[in-house]
Amino acid sequence: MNKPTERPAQPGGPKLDRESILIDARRELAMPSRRLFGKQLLTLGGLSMLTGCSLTDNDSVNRFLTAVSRLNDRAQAALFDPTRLAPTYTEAQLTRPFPFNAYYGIDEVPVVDGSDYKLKVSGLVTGQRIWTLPELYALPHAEQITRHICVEGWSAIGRWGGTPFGDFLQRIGADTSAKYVGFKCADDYYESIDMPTALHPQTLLTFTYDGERLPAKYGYPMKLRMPTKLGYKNPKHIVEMFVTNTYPGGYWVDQGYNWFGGS
Ligand SMILES: Nc1nc2c(c(=O)[nH]1)N[C@H]1C(S)=C(S)[C@@H](COP(=O)(O)O)O[C@H]1N2
Ligand SMILES: [Mo]
Repeated sequence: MNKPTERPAQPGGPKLDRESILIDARRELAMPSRRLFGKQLLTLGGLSMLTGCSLTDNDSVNRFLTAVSRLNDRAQAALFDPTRLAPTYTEAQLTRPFPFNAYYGIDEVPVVDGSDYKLKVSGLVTGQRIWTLPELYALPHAEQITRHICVEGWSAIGRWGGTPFGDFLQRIGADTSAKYVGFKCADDYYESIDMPTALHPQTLLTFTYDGERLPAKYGYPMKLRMPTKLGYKNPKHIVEMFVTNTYPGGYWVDQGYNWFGGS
């Protein structure tokens, strides 16, 4: 279990501190999912007893809040309906211009050279190998117009194109009974998602934005697009993916943010 740490304010990322995890915890307590845990757990006090935290110092508060966040992960995972679709929109509803966001400014967007780009696929897959962009572009193509929701308080409707990720996982011989798919990015970002979300029909490995090759700022050469997840769960500039049963965490998650991150 990762311990949340206080971190300096970052220009691009979700505002994250103990306050926001507490809000997360309170929202969890207000959700119908709380029924999963029985009435004695309906209060922060009850949760604190469950987690064995006395809440007397910063460390125990942090441990407690991490436990609540992981409990929230399990509640969200239990509630996730793999067949339920996120809303889709029309061309006329696209947000123009679509916002850029990262944990750094737009002038620091990584420059990825497509000509020698290689996607590494590893972990619990039978087809461990390197993929070039032409090979990836040749995969079956789907388009989606969906809403991207950022925890910083904005949302925007965008149009992404790429290959259904579940099909890609089948193609690479992924063990789809494994728990996680992890991602490493060309910047220092990394993320991981639950297998049911990876297999969701709207989860796309995208190479285009609004019919054009994915621009650098939106994650060239590829972004995993999941309309069932909050913005920070959608990794841009992916250079490596791996299937695993070992919890891989994520860039913001390891700073205390909720891992499941459903929207
Ligand atoms: N590699 C990478 N992926 C990332 C991020 C990042 O900083 N680096 N930021 C995340 C966050 S918080 C958001 S809101 C979206 C923003 O995507 P956009 O620039 O296409 O709007 O990317 C997500 N994926
Ligand atoms: Mo975000």
